[in-house]
This record gives sequence, structure tokens and C-alpha cells, in this order.
Amino acid sequence: METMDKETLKEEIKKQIKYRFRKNIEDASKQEVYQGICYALKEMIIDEWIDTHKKYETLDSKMVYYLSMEFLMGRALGNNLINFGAYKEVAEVIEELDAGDLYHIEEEEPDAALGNGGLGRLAACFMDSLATLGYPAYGCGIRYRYGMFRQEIENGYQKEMPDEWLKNGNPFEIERPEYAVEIKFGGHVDAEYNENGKMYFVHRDYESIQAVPFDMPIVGYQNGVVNTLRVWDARPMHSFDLDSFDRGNYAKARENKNNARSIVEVLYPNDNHETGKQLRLKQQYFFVSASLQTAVKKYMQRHDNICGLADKVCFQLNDTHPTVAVAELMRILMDEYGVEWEQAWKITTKCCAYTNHTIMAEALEKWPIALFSSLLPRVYQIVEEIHRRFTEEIKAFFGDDQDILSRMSILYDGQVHMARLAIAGSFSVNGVARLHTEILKNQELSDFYKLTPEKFNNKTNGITQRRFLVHGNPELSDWITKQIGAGFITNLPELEKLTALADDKKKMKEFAEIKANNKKRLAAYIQEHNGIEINVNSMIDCQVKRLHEYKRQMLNILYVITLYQEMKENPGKKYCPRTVLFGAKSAPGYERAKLIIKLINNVADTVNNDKSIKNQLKVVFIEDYKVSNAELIFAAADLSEQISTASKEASGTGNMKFMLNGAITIGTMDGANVEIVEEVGRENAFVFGLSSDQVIEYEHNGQYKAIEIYNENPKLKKALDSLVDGTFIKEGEDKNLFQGLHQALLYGQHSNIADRYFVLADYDSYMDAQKQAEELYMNPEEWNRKAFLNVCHAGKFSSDRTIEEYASEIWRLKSII
Ligand code: 26W
Repeated sequence: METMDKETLKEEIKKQIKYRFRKNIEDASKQEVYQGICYALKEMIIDEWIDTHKKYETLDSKMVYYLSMEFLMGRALGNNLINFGAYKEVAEVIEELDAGDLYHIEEEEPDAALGNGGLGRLAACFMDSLATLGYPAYGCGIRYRYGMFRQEIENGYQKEMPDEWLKNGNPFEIERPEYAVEIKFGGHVDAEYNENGKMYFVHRDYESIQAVPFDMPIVGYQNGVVNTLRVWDARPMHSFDLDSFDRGNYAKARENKNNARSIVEVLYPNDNHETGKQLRLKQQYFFVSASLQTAVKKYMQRHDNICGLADKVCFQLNDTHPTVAVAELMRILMDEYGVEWEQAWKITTKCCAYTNHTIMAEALEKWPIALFSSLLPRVYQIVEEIHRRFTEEIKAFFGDDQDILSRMSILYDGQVHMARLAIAGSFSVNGVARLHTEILKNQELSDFYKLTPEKFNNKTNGITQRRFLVHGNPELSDWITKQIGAGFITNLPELEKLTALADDKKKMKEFAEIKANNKKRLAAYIQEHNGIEINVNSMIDCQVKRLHEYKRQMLNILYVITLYQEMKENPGKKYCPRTVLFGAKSAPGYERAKLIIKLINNVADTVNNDKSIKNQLKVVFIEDYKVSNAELIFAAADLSEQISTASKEASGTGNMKFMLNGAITIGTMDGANVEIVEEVGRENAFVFGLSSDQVIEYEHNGQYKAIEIYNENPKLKKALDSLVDGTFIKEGEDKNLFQGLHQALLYGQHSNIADRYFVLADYDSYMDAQKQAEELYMNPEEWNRKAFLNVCHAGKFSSDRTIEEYASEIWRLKSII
């Protein structure tokens, strides 16, 4: 905040470059300049970082620990500069030093991609809002050596490459070896008795791993607050096995070192799909135990009675991934502080709160009891007792009903059911959009809702405007500031004030020009990275998100195919020019998703090279979709594709980022789309498709017949059949390459349910919605007006609003500002 004058800033940056690289700035590479700026900024941040934590201590503030296996932070430099209030100065300084321009220097930073998608990015937005609002908070996670894989597209296929994000170091982090803690795995538990005859448990023959924290600063927006994201690295307790070393067995002596490090080696790249791998459970316990031990120790430094823990500490479980926290906290309270079960359970269930992010059955985490109990023997004993008592509670409420027990038991069918444990051990259970929470209460978790309705609540997701507007779309952000002042940067609902300008022709022209410029910026990126030239006057139609069948990239590509076929049938006709962008990573083992990527790329190839359609349609697959290129895409988009099968997308957050940047949504009534449409008005969006009730009804009655829809709709039939008639098969490729996709939609494959995500059911209404979009786009003024109204009404979707709700309704935190 307290920015230094430009001359001092220059000296600081030069000094950093000199001492770190033994170079004068003239000789420094862009990477070295980037690092020089980071380290100079870190020095400026450090006092506020120290002061913030002093303040929390002095005030004895209640603290939330946001436990998350994923933090999808993206790049730090630009964001930190903006929040610190030094972006413009530094940009000028760099130019005056003749050291390049800040925009390109920012590109030297690899994305911190310690997350898969929505859930991890939400955690990152929350960190930004917590600091900006002055709430005492720690983010707690894992310092993966390798984050989300880098995606390369080779011959249209996804190829996964390692993400070496730490290759050039990580300038903003600080290693804190003095706060290392011990984590114990394996071994066995003995019950023993003390002199008073009281039983206690001793964990023996375990393997120890050392958890070492690295802290990253989270800078609040120009408010002097700097919070901490603490990510844990794993080390062997003793870097050499001295016995083996003495015996001259160097390789064996090194072994445990590799063992320990393997825990934090890599982020699991699965999204919404649980594989039950032991190493993943190790990761979970590792960071949860380290975070909880630290939080309790910190509390006990200022308090003498552990029983007051819940007045000062809250653990928010970001999905079920950190759920082992419930049992680990019980263990710490009982085994390390001698608290009795009943009391420990009271404390635990006042400290823990759980957020559910998905209702996809295949995402539910379950661990085989054998695996769980051998890796975490003491924690497992505690889970057993929680299970036993919870079962009593269920029976007392519902009676001895086997059906209900099969749906609610923590231990069932040889597995530990983590969502059930999370609900039992938490005082709050929240969904992430209104519709999602209603589905949890009335369908997925209805038994739990009946048992403890008071636990359930909704917290509709949000996004940070500091990254996705101020940083990602500086032109629009500056223009808005000129119109209504900068208040929206910390109070997004102020965007409502812009509404008055919707009838001002001149202003609307300025707004349209900004979008046009952002399209040029994106076109340059695509030219450089894809070698494809796009028409910047065409409608930029975007679907960027993880690749998953429920998100229905398939529906989108079927529309593209239909449009292509129409163009070929009507050579003289003029069409709305369109550029359809896809960006998506598939889980490496998700074969059908990978095949959809291949299909998109093959369709792109055919369409983009077909002269007969006169460039009216282009299809681009953006390689390696990630936070940094997402910022460019949101700013440039006209049409936002949010087309999941209703009931399946818990919230979505990309939908909000597009809206904020003036794209119009084409979407189903799913997740937060419902609330987006409510805010902006149905007339300013393209809504289509089955409702969530209709989908759920179909799922229950089994009446859905995809094949009938196919047989009755010639357009759809033609589009679908092009998957198997060779249209999109390239030379040398198997003719039957896409047969599996065709099959899955019409007859079902493996699962034997045809079209389980209702692509064909929604095809016709999606066509209609797309036609409406094209018509509107051909009327640029009307389009622009509706796009603008989307910006005006995006205020609700700031993560600042979401965090205020969590802070007052769940965490009960007090802001320090
Ligand atoms: C264990 C495998 C696994 C991995 C990730 C299971 C589940 C997940 C996440 C919960 C998936 C996820 O990112 N969910 C998304 O969370 C966002 C933030 O709340 C929502 O906006 C998205 O709708 C939801 O899909």
C-alpha cells in the first residue's frame, strides 16, 4: 500500500537483479527481470505481512483454516501488484528502465496450478476475498512438486506433460522449517493403562514423515492486510537412514527420502472421479494432520483450556478431501490433551464445517477399510467409534431401517464413506448454489437433512473481480472506473450504477470497442499458440472448463457439426460468423473424454480447412487451458456456454467470470446459472433444456429413450451419423474412431445407459437457443446492450459476497479492518 517513489522502486529492482543474478538490469533476461520485480515487491509486502499476523495475535482473533487439497492460484505477480496498489507504478518503472513491458514480463511466471478446476479456483478466489475483507484466515494445502499437467495436443489427442512450475523457484514463498511437524503413518496401536487405571492408546512402529510449511502471501486489496496460504512439503524425518549408510548401502539410505517426497510429488488430475489410491489418502492425512496440529498448538500458546477451541478456530473442509480432519481432531484432543470422548466430540463438531461441491456419484470418496486402517490405525479406531455412535443416533431417529443405514452409515460395505463422516462431524453442511443446496436437501442427502436440518445451508459461489476484471480486463475496468468510480473493485454490486448508461449510444460504442480490443488480444494469443487466424468480428463463442460428459462439450460440438452441415447445404446463404472456442483438460484415464477432445480437434480441422464455407465458422481448441489464458478468454468472449445437464453442475464459476466481462450466457437451468438468469433477466440470456426436476424424474423412471429422439429428428440424425461415416476421419485414422461416442449416445456403452447426460433430449432446444443467439448477434447494438447488462447485474457473483456470508453465518469471524 505504502508505495515507494519510483526512483526507490527502480533501485530496489536493480538491486535484486544484481544480487540474485550478478547482472545489471541491461543484461538480465525477461525471467530475471520478472524475479527481480517479485523479490522487490516481496520486500515491500513483508512488513504488512508481519503486522497482519501480529494484529491477529493481539486481538486474539477467531481464525478460519480453509483446508483444501487444491488451490488453483494462477500467476501471483500481477495480482499482488494490483492488490498492493503498485501495478501502474511498476509498469511505468519497467518501461523507464527499458526492461520490456509488464504484460510480457508477467508471462514469465508459470501458473501455480495446484488444482484441477472449479473447486481449486474457488479456494483461490476465497483467499483473495478473505484478505480483502480483512478476515483472519489461513489457507492450508499441499505444496505439490508438480501441479495440474501441462496439456499438449498432438494429432488432435491430449498429451500430458509434467508441470515444472518450481523450475525457476517460487519468489513469493517463504520456507518455515522452524514450524515443521511430524506425521505418523502405519504401525499399530496398543491400549495401556496408567496408574489411575485409565486406558490410553500408544501408537507404535509407525513411519514418520516431516511436514515443512511454505508460506505464500495473500495480499488484500489496498488495505494493509496480508494473509497466508500455507502449503506443506514432505521430508523424511532423518534424511539418511544412518544404519544403512554405515553399512555402506547408500541407495538404501536414500530410499526413505524418496518415500517421503512421493507424498507431495503430484496433484491427482482427476476431477469428479474417485480412484481410491492409497497415496491420495496419504496426501490427505498428511496436510490435514500438519494443519490441525499447528492450529491447536497455536491456540494453546494463548489459552490454557483446550475446551474453548471452537471459540477461536474453525476448520472449513473444501469437499470431502480433508474429512479425515474430523477424526484427527478427535485424536489430538483425546490422545494429546486428555479430553474425554463426549467433550472432544462437542469441540470437534463445533470446529468443523463441510462444503459439498458435487453430486456426481462417482466423485464420492470412499476408502476400503483395510487400506484406511493399516495406514491410519489410531485414526481408524476413532472412525469406528464415531460410526458406532452415529449409527445409534440414526436408529434412535429412524428406527432400525436397513435401507436408511445403507445410505447413512459411515462404515458400510467394507468402506469408509467420507461425505457421511464429514456431515456427522460438522456443524454446517453447505452447497454452492441455491439449486444445488436444494438438491442436496431433497435428494442426495435427504436422510441427513431429515436428521439434522439445522446443519444445512447454501453459500452461492462467487469469483474475485480483482483478478477476473481488474487484472484480466484492464480496459473495461478502467472504463468502468471512469463512469462510476473504483468502488466496484471492493463492492461489486456498484456495477448496478452502470445500468443508466445502457441507453447512451456513445457509451455503448465505447463498451463495444473494449470488447473488440480484447478480441484482438485473444486473436494474437491464438495466432501465436495455435497458428490459427480468427475473425475478430465473428461471435466469440466459448466453452472452457474441464472436459466431462455431464458438462456436455458433446452437445456443443453437435451444434457445430449441424451448423457446418447447414452451411454446406446452403452455399449462397449468409451466416452469422462464429468462432467456437473450446478449452478443456481431460482426466488422463478418462477415455471417453479424451475421445471427445480428439473429435473436437478433427471437426476443427475439417471445418477450418473447408473453403466452401468461406470462413463463416471456425473451431479452435485452446491448448493447455489454465488460469492465465482463461483471463484473456473471459475478456474477449461474446457467448458463454454453460450447458451442463440440469442438476449436475453444482454451481459453475466460469459462468460468472464470463458474465462479469460482458458475455451472454447460453445455458441450462443448472447450478448458479439459475441465479445468473435471475439477476440479469431471462431476456438477457439464452435459456434452454430440461429442468433439473425433469432430469431427476427421467433418472428415476427410466423412461428416457435417446434412440427415439434420434429417429425422429433428421438434423440430429445427420449430425450424429457424421461421427461414423468418415466425415471427420483423417487420412490413416481408424474409420471407427468415433463409433464409441455414437454408441454411447444411442445405445449406451459399458454403463449400458444410452445418453446418460441427456444430450439428445436437449439438442432441439439448444438449436433454437443458438439460432436466437445468431439472430441477436446480427443486430450488434442489441447484442452489445444485452452483453452490457450482464456486466451491470454481475454484482451478486463476487466472492466478497460469498465470503461475507461464510464469515457471518458459519465462521463467525470479525474483520480486522
Ligand atoms: C476425488 C475426485 C474429485 C476431485 C475433485 C472429486 C470431486 C472434485 C471436485 C469436487 C470437483 C469440482 O471441482 N467441483 C466443482 O466445484 C466448483 C466450486 O464449487 C463448482 O462451481 C462446480 O460446479 C463443481 O463441479
